Amino acid sequence: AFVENLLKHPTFLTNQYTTKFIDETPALFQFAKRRDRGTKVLTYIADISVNGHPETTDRPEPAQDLKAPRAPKPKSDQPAYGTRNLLEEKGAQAVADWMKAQPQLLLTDTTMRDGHQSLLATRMRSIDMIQAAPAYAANLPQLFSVECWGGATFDVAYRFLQECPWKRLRDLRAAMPNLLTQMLLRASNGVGYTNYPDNVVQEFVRQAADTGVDVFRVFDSLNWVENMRVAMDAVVDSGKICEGTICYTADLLDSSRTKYDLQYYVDMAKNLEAAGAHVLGLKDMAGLLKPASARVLIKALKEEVGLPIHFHTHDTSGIAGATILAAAEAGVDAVDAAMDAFSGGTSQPCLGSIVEALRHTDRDTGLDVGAIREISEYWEGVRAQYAAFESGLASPASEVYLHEMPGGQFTNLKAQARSLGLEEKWSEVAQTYADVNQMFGDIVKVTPSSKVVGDMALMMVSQGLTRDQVEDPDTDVSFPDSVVDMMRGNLGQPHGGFPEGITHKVLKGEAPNTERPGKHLAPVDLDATRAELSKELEGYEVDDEDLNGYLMYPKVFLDYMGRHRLYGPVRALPTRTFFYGMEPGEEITAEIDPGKTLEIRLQALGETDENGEVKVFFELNGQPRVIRVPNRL
Ligand code: BTN
Ligand code: 3PY
Ligand code: ZN
Repeated sequence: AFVENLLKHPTFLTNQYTTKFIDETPALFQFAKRRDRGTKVLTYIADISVNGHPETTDRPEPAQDLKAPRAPKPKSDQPAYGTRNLLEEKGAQAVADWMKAQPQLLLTDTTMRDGHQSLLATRMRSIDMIQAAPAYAANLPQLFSVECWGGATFDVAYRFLQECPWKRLRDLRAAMPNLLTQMLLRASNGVGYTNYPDNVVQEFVRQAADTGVDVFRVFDSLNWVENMRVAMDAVVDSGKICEGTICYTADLLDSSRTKYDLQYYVDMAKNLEAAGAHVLGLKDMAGLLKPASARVLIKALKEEVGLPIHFHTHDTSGIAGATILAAAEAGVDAVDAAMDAFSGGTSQPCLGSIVEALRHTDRDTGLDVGAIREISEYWEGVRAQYAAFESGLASPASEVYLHEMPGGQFTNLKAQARSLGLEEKWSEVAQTYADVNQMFGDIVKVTPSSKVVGDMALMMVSQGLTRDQVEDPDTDVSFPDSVVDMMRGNLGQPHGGFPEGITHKVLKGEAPNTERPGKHLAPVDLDATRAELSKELEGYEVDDEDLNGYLMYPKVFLDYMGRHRLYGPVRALPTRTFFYGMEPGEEITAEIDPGKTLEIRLQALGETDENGEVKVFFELNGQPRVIRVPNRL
């Protein structure tokens, strides 16, 4: 009866069951602590089966007869020697040297990070990745790396998927011992949206390296190398591969837009080389690099810097494949691509097609196209389960050259515009986004600076404000917090600084900080924070991964912990069950620990009783179990 009462608690019903709630409701905490994991998972399934999952309600559903995807079989149980083995044996510099010496185009598979971040709002669950990992290790040992961590995946795991991102990384690392794992790190912004104190960034990198990241793609959202050093140094100190990264923006061959010319990129590349990068990343987050520009840019970078070059782009415009081939011809060392079902559109171009296009040429990748097809088929089945998170973008969008939105932001902003009732005004939003960019001085737009531009554009369109009005000193404008924060210098400095007029207006005359933000942030007392967190969680033993999760996202982490106490290891549930619950008569298995499996059968759903509760009848490993949950519909 305890749990049933708690599940009826008004705070719980409104989905506000944060740590504060747990603090104020010690009974909940005590109860959640005592319940076994099987009961917790059944409580989750019962709740979703009765009430639905808040994120999939009113969204398109996967086909009723959709089968759970089956990963291809590993072709051997002894994965062939891969790039990770080289890193382990000879170190980061040896991997960089090796990259430069290879004739073949090296490939990174982004399906498990940017692919689903760009196409499915980052909602891919760990279980769907981990199932594919042994096939990657055994069947595609020639891959340069597997991008599977960082960017938005970190907070989305805690926030929406109710799972620990560190555990995902550990499991993937273990399942692909021969392949380099790769993450996206927003330099001093970590995997968050704001500048963290230096020791938080350092501690995060140390932990990520320890748990399993091999390649760190480090970028700054304003391309400010000064603000990348702390993160880059931490990566180099960890012994892992530091991919110091340039974000590409604007249009290289457009002679009317001189701010980002060839010299700009070459200078930045040299600065990154001097800052200790092993690999030079070229990150075209919006997919703006055109084939002809790629030829010029890659050639110049190859001539001017000694680092191997790793190119990342997005296929939003539909011609990213052509850019990749141009880059390959110009001598780029490695490129990113996604498996068929997670490629195209705002994601990366299609990996298998690149492999095919280069077969029998001097850049032949050496990857097994049969193995790629098998894995792609698996991913197709995976994607179909996430129908609720599809953006609906059905075709290429040449308008990306107008607004320059990063792949991960484009569909997101469209959805945000829709929810604000601005769907009809999308072309206005796109144009305003471009106007805001010019008003801010033509800046690099990538998380988190892209979010600031997006916030400003949505504000202007919803209030009917033009750029002229915003810039007019005599028109009152209430700027979004993120804009004020950026103008204060809290994300660092763009090339050439922010324009004085707009800075003055946003800050109402307050002087901005033009130094590195981390310089003014006091270090966090890690031991004291761990002790406070442990106390807040009533004695829970906070490990280093938990501490780092909390340091990045305090509230998100605490909310996750609160739910984890109630629902237990729901990461083990099949994706369909996680988002839709179970039907009477359905059976599933969930491996909650290696070798510890829950066999779950939902027998029946009862009627809603006079207390508004539903009894859900299960069999758990053959034993009958009844769970009562409130009917909140
Ligand atoms: C979210 O926070 O919106 C997603 C996480 C899951 C929330 C759980 S699902 C079962 C229960 N019912 C709800 O409406 N919310 C919680
Ligand atoms: C991220 O920071 O998450 C990105 O993917 C930027 O392109
Ligand atoms: Zn990207």
